[in-house]
Amino acid sequence: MPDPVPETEAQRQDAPLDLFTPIHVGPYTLANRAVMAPMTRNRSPKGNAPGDMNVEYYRQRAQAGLIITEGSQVSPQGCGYPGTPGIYNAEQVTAWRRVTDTIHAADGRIFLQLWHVGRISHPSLQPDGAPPVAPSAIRPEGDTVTVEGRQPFVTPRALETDELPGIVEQYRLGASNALEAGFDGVEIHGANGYLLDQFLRDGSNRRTDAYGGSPDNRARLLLEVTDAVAGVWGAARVGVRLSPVNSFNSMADSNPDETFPFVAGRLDDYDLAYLHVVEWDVADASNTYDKERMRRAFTGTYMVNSGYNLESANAALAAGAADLVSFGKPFIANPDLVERFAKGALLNEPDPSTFYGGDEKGYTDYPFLGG
Ligand code: 8OZ
Repeated sequence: MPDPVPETEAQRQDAPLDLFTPIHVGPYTLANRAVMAPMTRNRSPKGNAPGDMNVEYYRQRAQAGLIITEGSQVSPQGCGYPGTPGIYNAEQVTAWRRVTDTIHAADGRIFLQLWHVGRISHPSLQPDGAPPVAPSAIRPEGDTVTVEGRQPFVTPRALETDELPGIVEQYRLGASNALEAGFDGVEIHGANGYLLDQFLRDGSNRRTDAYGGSPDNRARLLLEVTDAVAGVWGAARVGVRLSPVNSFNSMADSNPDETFPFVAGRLDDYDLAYLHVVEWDVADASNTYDKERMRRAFTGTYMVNSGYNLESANAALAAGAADLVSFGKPFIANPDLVERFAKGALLNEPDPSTFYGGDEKGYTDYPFLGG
C-alpha cells in the first residue's frame, strides 16, 4: 500500500471552507468561524456594569472565533431590562476592561454590542420615569419585564427630528467608551425590534420627516450611527446586525425584500468588519425572505445566525451562503463549543429557565468536555 500522500497547503486550500478555516475580519485573523452570538443574560445588576461572574462567563467562552457581547446600552435611556450592562460611564468602562483583558489573555477576540432599546423599555427603567422613546408613538403589544415584574408596554414618545443628533451622539459615546475599555471592535444592534430596527421597519416607523417613509429615509438613522461609530473605530472594526423578518417585539415590515437588501447595499459602501443577519422569525418559521438577494446585496464578510448546528453551519460556509456563523444557545450551554465541534462531541442542552437573570447556575456552571 502506498504511503498516504501528505496533505499540502494547496490541498488544504482546496478543501471546502468550514468552521475551522481561519478568516480575516478587519485587522484580525480569527482562529475559527464559530462566533458567540450576542445574548442578553440580565446578570449585571450592580451599576449595570459587568462583575466577576460576567468576567468568568466570557472567559470560559474565549475559544469562540469572535465573542460578541450581550447588548450594552449606550445610555440610561437605552436600557430596556433589569441587569443589562451599559457602556456609558467610567465605572462600566473599568468593569468591561476586566472582560477584554481576560479574553485577550486567552488569545480571544471580543466585540461589544452597542444597544438602545427605544420603545422596548418601560418608565420604571427610564431616567425620571419618562416614557421610552421611539420613531413613532406606537405601543408594542404585550408586556415586558421590569424590576417590579411583568408590566404592559406603554406608548412611547416619538422622537423629534432635532433630537436625533443626540441619539447618534449616544452611540458615538458608547463606541468611544468601548474603545477605551479595550474591545477589538463593536457591533451596532440594528435588529430584533430595538431602536434602530424600529426606524428601519415601517410597522414601527410612521414618520413624515427625513427619517420615515422610503427605505432610504428609514435607513438614515442607522447610517448616521454607522458613520459616527466608524468615525471612532474605523469601519473595519465595526459590524452591524439586522433581522429582516424577526417579528419579536411586535415588528413587521411591509416589504422586507426591498427594505433589507437596500440597507445591506448601503452598508456595503463602508467596508465594515461584517454584516450579521438574524435569518429567522423566532415566532414563525414560515415567515422568511429572499436570502440570496440579501446575500448578494452585501459583498463584505457575511455572518448568519438562527439555529445553526455543526452540519448546517459547515454547509452554509461551503456553499458561500455565509463567511461566519454565530451560535447563541449552543454557546450558553457549551463554553467549549468550538472544541466539541472539532471533536464531533455531544453538546450540553441549554436550560431556558436560567437564560435571563439569576446567578452562576445556568451561566458559568455548564460542564466542559472531560468534566
Ligand atoms: C431576548 C431577551 C432580551 C433581549 C435581542 C437583545 O433579541 C435581545 C434580547 C433577546 O436582540
